[in-house]
Amino acid sequence: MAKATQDSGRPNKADVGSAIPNHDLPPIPGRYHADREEMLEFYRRMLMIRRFEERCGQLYGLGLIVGFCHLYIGQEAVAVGLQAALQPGRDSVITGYREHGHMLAYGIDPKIVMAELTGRASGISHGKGGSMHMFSTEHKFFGGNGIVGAQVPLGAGLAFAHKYRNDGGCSAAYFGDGSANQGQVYEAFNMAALWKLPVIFVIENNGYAMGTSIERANAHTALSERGQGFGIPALVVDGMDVLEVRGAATVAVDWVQAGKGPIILEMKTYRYRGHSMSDPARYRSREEVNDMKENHDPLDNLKKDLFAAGVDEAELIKLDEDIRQQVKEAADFAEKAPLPANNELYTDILVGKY
Ligand SMILES: Cc1ncc(C[n+]2csc(CCOP(=O)(O)OP(=O)(O)O)c2C)c(N)n1
Ligand SMILES: [Mg+2]
Repeated sequence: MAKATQDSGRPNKADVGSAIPNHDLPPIPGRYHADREEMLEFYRRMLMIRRFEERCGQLYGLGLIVGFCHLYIGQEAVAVGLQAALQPGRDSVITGYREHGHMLAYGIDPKIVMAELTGRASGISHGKGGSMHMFSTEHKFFGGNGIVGAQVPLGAGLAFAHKYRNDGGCSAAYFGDGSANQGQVYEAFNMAALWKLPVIFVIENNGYAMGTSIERANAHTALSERGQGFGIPALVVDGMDVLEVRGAATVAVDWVQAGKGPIILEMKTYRYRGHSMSDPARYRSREEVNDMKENHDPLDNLKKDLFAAGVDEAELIKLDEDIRQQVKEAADFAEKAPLPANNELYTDILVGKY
């Protein structure tokens, strides 16, 4: 059985984490074989996230989006590849504050996501959640959480609900390399393993927690091995390759659905933009960022497969134009949509009027 590697921050091939004595292990996933149409759908979804968030950056600069805003650009293959293996309406998803990308990957209307970012009444959280607190219970998407690591026990709770109700669903709880150092993550690991909860713990290892590299913050950087003390197996996945992610997702979903308890997916990924909109970017070199963009980009990676499947450049240009148009419509909608009425100030919030 192959061993997880320790060179965190760089993508490598999907691989099964090191063996846990006396435990069943998941099979080594293969790179997913998608047909032309399915690959185009992956490409379209990833490009939607990219173009949508590029626009978010511009709207932020214009003062139309204010407060915190964390972009997902660079990490698109993770949410898109994993989402494709989940069943909409059955499975639950929860993540941190870098969630706009996730929402788009789950097919949520870009207009209401953009309207939320600009604080409009028609936003998905009625303009009161903003960038970090978007939810869609209809899509079983549970946010949108600003407390680093808090989504992990909540994700285990969602899995508990699936098991308790026996509804056949599972949950995916996404968190970052920085969040992987929070104590509550390990309390959740223990309970999830003890009760064999159907939860996929997805570590989006983008190499940095704000301005701190994984090497500076971790005594042992192989995050996939963090579940070993609880008997939770792990797969290390190239999170810059949507087909690798999709392949690993199949194994993970099968594993949790078979009642074998949780599994960890360590996605080696990278964020191109700053941590949030104010980031001095002094903690990494321009060369490092450019190397990831030029040699590991998830869209470029998939383009090679698309070309091999007979798709031509003109088709992708057309697709890009369509997406740019949809993003423009979302931005125009968000700019013109009304703000919440004053009498909405105390609705949908935890503490009411005194
Ligand atoms: C409990 C808590 N501690 C600290 C913070 C401040 N904070 C916000 S994001 C962040 C870094 C998290 O990094 P990571 O989990 O790697 O996620 P990424 O931003 O890379 O997606 C920190 C420390 C917070 N929001 N919550
Ligand atoms: Mg990180």
